[in-house]
Amino acid sequence: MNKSVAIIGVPSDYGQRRRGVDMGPSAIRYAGVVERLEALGYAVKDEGDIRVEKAPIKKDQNEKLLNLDEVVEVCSKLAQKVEDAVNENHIPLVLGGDHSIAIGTLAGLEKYKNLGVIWFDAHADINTPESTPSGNIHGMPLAVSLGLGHERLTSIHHAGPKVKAENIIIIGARSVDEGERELIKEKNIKVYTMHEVDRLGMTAVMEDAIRYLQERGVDGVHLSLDLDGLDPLYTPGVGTPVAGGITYRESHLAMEMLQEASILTSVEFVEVNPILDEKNKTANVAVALIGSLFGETLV
Ligand code: B3U
Ligand code: MN
Ligand code: MN
Repeated sequence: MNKSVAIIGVPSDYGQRRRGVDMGPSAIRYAGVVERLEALGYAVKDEGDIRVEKAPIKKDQNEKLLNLDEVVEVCSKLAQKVEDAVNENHIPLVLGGDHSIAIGTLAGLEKYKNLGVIWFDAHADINTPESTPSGNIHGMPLAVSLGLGHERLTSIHHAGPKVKAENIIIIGARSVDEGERELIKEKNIKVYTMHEVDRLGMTAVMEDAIRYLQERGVDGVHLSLDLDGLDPLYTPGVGTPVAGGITYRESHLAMEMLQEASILTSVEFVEVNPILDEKNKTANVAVALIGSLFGETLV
């Protein structure tokens, strides 16, 4: 792994309805992310947070695309930041914010023409404005990145799809909507639900996932980790917790295996909501996982 990391904070909560996730970057910094990476020998450039206007939530919203203007603005700025970090040869480490920001992150990774994406999440985040049960854009970033959804979202940074369906792997899913299920089938997207994690074990899931991406000949891999992928026992500070998730140990193992495989070129940790958390527990887990992902070992 490249030994230079650029941290980009994205204090945005516009992709969903529970305020507070905009404080995620502060909570993760407070939990010691910079120190953790420096201790592992990385040169860390903390770019600070991108500027997110804190306007009151507008009335008269498009109920199928909540806060569309704000999400477009945040993701456009973020995409440029991510692209700059890549061009300066840093590994971008994006700290959310809710998961709608992944639209911007993926748009900024255009240098990779055959990008692989590992999506750790309780949800599939592949809704469209037609299928969404909530209107929350944080439930849509994978669809948008495939080129599906509102044109203002799919055209962020540049027109056209940002990833190929066959290069996406979802891990930890256990709350998937009907429309999402249909799209996953139609596009033949690789999903390891909690059923597969239980049945095969995390070791086999990760071996399989890594092999799959290598066989696809990817030229980069982005990890997008939603803290709600873990069981809420370990990460209670998220907006939409779903019981029955990935354990603390399984998630660390997954991070360690990604480190060993040495395939990651960008990383994002999202959905830490300090207001809903217990003494910064969720941000602490995020930083511990980042430690494993970037090469911390036990002895
Ligand atoms: N799939 C639901 C719920 C959801 C998606 N992502 C989160 N929750 N965090 C939706 O609203 O699209
Ligand atoms: Mn998500
Ligand atoms: Mn989720």
